[in-house]
Amino acid sequence: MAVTARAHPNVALLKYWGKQTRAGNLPAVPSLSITLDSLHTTTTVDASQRDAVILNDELVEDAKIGTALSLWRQTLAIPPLKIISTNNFPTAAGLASSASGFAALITALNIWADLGLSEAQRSDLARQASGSAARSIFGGYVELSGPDWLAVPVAPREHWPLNVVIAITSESRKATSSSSGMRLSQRTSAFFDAWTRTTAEGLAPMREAIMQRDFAALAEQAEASCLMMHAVMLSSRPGLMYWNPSTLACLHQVRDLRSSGVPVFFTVDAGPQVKAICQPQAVPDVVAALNTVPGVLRTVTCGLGGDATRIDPELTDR
Ligand code: 2P0
Repeated sequence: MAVTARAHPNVALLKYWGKQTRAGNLPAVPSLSITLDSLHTTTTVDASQRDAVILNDELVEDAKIGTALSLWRQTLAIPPLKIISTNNFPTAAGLASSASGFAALITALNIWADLGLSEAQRSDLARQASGSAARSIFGGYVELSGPDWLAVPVAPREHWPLNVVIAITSESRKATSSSSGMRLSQRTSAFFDAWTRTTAEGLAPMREAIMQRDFAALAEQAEASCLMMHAVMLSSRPGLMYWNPSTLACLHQVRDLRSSGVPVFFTVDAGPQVKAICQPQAVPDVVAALNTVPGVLRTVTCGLGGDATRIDPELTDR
């Protein structure tokens, strides 16, 4: 019988960019993220004569899913399957669709094929497919760090219910995938070693800022991690530019808001969207301000989301 699961994308506040050279898709740096609520991937798995992937209502050949299935089949009995996966947000535009996608897939597969995987094992398998997917197994505040590189929940969403206002500045697919961008940065950026050292040092202070609900400290640390990651991207050769003019205008808008006393900070991933993280009372001001920025197509407001979990497809809309 078909099984459906749903997972949410996550936004890293301490960024993951770069991989270890050994096998297993192990990150070169620790990361810390928040899982979002209103965005989600819904994935159904069912029996099939041969593997088939239907992504957002289209039959696709998805190399990343194919690679993940081959990898997982090295240790798990996974029969041929049909995967029907739908995102309620733009795919591959810097909104972490691979994170929620693989977290939903391994969660559905675990139940459908009766694999008996623990959360830690699902996080490990999701990470092999896509680093950030390990974090989307869990809701709230999530850490992915060595030596075992399994995601662990740091705090539930109720601990500190922040909001995220996403300014969508483009709906197109990004030009360079995160995986190839990371490899390029690692090979060519003169800043890469400084990046890995600084990010490792930044983990404990950021965890502490979250535990203490210290908004000013988290804002400073998260913006620093984001800007340093983009400095690594820009200093790759050829330089990786994921921003458009509207992205930069949004960052200034967020800084201006914070200067005027609004509790908000920004982060940007491998794409042109800006994620403004704020306290709940600031949401109306942040939404209004970002919607005035030229080039912003729309904003999406999220709270913090929960774990990847099985759902009853009858009871949910898409
Ligand atoms: C993150 N990103 O921490 C960082 C920030 C993008 C920028 O994780 O190669 O799709 O599949 O392990 O997880 C996006 O990269 O990369 C990502 P792979 P992934 O959220």
